[in-house]
Amino acid sequence: MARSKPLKLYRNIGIIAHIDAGKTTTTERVLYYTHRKHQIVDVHDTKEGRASTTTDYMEQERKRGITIQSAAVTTEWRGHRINLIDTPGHVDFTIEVNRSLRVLDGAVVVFDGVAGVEPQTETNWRLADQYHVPRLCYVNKMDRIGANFAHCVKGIKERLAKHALVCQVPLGSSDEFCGMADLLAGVGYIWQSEDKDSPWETVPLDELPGRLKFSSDADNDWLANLPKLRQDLLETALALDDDAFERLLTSGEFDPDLLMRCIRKGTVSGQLVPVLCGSSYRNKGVQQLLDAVVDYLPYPGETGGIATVDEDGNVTGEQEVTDDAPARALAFKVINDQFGTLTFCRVYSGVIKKGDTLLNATRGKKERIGRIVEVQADDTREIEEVRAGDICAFVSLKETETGDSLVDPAHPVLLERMRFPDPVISVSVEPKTRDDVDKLSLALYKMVKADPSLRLHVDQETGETVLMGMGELHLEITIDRMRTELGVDAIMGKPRVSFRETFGKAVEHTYTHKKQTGGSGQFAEVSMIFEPLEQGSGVAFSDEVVGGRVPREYIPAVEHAVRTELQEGQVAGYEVVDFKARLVDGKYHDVDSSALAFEIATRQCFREAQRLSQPKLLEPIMRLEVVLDADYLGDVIGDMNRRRGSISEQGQKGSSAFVDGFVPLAEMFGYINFLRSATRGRGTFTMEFDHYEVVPAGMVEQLMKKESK
Ligand SMILES: Nc1nc2c(ncn2[C@@H]2O[C@H](COP(=O)(O)OP(=O)(O)OP(=O)(O)O)[C@@H](O)[C@H]2O)c(=O)[nH]1
Ligand SMILES: [Mg+2]
Repeated sequence: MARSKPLKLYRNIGIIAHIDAGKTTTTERVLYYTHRKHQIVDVHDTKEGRASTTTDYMEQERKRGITIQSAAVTTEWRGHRINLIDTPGHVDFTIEVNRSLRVLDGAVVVFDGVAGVEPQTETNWRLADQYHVPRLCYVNKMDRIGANFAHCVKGIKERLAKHALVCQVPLGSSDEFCGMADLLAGVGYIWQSEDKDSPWETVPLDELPGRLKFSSDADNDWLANLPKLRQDLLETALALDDDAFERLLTSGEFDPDLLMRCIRKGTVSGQLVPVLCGSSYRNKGVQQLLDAVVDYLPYPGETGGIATVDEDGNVTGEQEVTDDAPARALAFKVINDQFGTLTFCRVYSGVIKKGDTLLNATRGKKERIGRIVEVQADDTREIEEVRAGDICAFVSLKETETGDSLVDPAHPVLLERMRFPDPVISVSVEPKTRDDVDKLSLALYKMVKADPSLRLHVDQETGETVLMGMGELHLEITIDRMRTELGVDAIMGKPRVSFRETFGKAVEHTYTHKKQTGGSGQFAEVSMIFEPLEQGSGVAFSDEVVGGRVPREYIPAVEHAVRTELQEGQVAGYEVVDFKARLVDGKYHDVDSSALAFEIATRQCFREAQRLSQPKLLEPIMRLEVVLDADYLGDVIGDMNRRRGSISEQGQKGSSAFVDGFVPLAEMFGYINFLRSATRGRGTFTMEFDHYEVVPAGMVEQLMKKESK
């Protein structure tokens, strides 16, 4: 079967933003205007249980009116196939944005026209930078009271992209918002009503000031400035083409097609970020946004292919996006439910057909592709084959996890993985009834496999099962989803901070394990050096033994012992991170040595060495932003200081004040209650993990006492 649609007519895009900016609302309109749906469902309808939006179908999403997991939909606009992923804005579900951006070619960043740039928008923007994803800005909610396009554009230019290019200007704001001026086309679009099927009238730019009069001076100023804004746009965009720029400056003439090509070139290469506006809820601007997606965002491979890497993650080359190459796909999401496993993949090259066998190059295991489906939120449609550029799901794969490479077995290669955020909060999890013990471990295992921002750990001393995640909501939702999707009830303990430990300084240490009990005994000796590494480096092990002083067959036991022992450090039983363990020497005995003896010796060696190294306790530090009424600023800042926090910035955002800073997570439980009472319910905050920091020596005991309560 030949390719039915040329790659140039594909757009794989994500919608990303801070919580509540209107991503799901916009997605719902996209599905309506592209004729994938006959009715629009609003997020509040979903919340009130009347109907569900296409992408927020999960029970927990419907109940809370927020998106929790990314959902993919496929649709068509102007002959282009658009694969669109609606992502969550809540900070606890960042992994969903992360994995989506890894496999998408472009993104639409949505802004709340009142709030402007919000913390999670910044975080997601930085993620898109990391993955080099070209993007468009869409200033939504222009119909809300207090919507302020100028403030939003200023925020975008100052905090996100100096090179933001205003392509549309809103006509009016709040209840006077009636459409937008398109600076490229040189026309305004004025909607007759807010009905979803309302037509719009197209009016030349120079007629707009005569037609429209708004109650706000700021809105009228935009109108008066349209000719200048259009000239700015022409000059910025055409500067990407020397000849065109020259002609514009000398004769004022330009070719509209070339202008569009320049903006496309600038957007795709990251030199420009077009800014559009609208109100998805009032059905204004969504079709124009779709046009911009088609006109400016790249097709698969337009910005290059995917990097190939070696086992240590070093880049070795690039796989271009084409059908005429061995099959190569990256798994970016795994969903488990009663019906089985769906593994979402982005195909980078080649053609994959039903019945093919691929190699999971990450795990060295073969996978047979039984069924392939195209996914429409919670609905699937079976297809025969997928090609370079496609996003699809394979059904019932056995070995593949998020981030794995699935490739042609004759041409094995690893594709660059995505980075996973660090879990910083943990809870103990217990089955509700005794009968559920085994079911619970299996269910937890499945949840963790599907969500790389979760981690599972069994406390060796207490036998307690500990689940780690990104935040309280993340853990709560995970436990709730286990109940609804896998039918397993569990009880969650009090959330705790995931502290960590590390070596304070490099230590060389030798331990001899010797035991003589009647007949054969146990003997093993290891000499090891433990060195602290830079934060975020992870854990490394090297075998530097020469002359067979520790036989090769025992080396895996030594490494295994290190990796087991690091789970519970000597300061307070937390995971030990960022160090290198080097096995430098040892002794063995022909009869009495065994893998077990080497494991025991290594574990003891690790413990003693960590204690000798003046080990450190590390705690997660969160980036906090509080938005509030200026009157309460003093109280909130005072409180942040009491919580061992530091303030990094404070200022004004529209009519509200804001404070940004860093605070240890250990001090932040129950913050919402404090903020509510301190600001009479009018303050809001967002908090996300930023980095780990050494706990001051004097604080360790106090903190551990608090934790054990
Ligand atoms: N006034 C107004 N409200 C809007 C607009 N777009 C969305 N909303 C409302 O804003 C709220 C949040 O919208 P969502 O679409 O769920 O936002 P989201 O970005 O998907 O949120 P998360 O997925 O939870 O991050 C809902 O109550 C919407 O009805 C808009 O253009 N104007
Ligand atoms: Mg949403």
